[in-house]
Amino acid sequence: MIPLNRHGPAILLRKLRRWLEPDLDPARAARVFAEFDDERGYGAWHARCQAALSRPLPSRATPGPVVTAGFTALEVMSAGRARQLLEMVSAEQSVARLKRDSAKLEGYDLGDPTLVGQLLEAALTPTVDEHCLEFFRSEYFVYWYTLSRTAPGDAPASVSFMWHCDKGPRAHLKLLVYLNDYQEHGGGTAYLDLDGSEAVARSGYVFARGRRRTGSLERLAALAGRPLSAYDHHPRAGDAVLFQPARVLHSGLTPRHGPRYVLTLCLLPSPVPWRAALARGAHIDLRDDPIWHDHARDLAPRLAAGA
Ligand SMILES: O=C(O)CCC(=O)C(=O)O
Ligand SMILES: [Fe+2]
Repeated sequence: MIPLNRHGPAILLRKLRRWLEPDLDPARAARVFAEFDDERGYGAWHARCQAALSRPLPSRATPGPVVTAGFTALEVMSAGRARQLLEMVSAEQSVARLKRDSAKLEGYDLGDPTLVGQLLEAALTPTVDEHCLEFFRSEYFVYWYTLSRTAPGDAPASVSFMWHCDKGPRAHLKLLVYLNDYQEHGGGTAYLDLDGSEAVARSGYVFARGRRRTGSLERLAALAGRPLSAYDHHPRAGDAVLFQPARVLHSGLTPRHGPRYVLTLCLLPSPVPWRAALARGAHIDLRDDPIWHDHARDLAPRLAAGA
């Protein structure tokens, strides 16, 4: 649906342009990254945040998995804590739309700042922090957060449940925190490592229109011209996957027999630590804002002290 607000015409134009694009376009991924990182300033923003870093980088003997493979699975909280947080969020509210232009993504309103603080404190553990710091080589902030509920079904719940990369700057991370167990729903998320993802990307598959996505790993392997093995994350309540969503192919695994609850954090480089950014209200709300600012310089006022 095209919203009838000031963003409507720009969204309509983007959709029309997308209709005319070829399905496989080997130059598309580089074009998308050049658009975000060079034209829209996200590369310069990252460099500026790196220059502002005032704590030491983690000292590892070898680069960690978020850098080398593009993702890592971690236990961030106990199953009990995950259940408790989910109960706190879902108490006295029903599911609502999470994104202004999609009826497919449903979840809970996170309007209570205290509760948001508790969710983020539980999700962004010292280990997650270390991986983020290693990847960004800068501070980072929570650009947006959602708590989604995906109903069980036999067909992909949305285009996120087909193989894709998320459009955006190279330097961004997502943390998916699974708040209930595989036993309860039979869903999760599948990930391909950077190597496999790049082999597929060379075919021109990445960043095509949503309706052109495939749910088949065999199809991806045919595009890559070599066998691929995916990591199917069947979550335990309270675990998480931290990944590079623009570069790692991933696909939600549609829950089969119960709703799947996921807290998603989108992380971007920041000149200040995430707690300070949160206190300054730096995050956007996907219900009102387009996902990406037209230019990264527009992030600066959100993160400025006294904003
Ligand atoms: O819901 C999922 O498992 C995948 C969602 C996804 O594609 C994303 O958060 O970028
Ligand atoms: Fe995604």
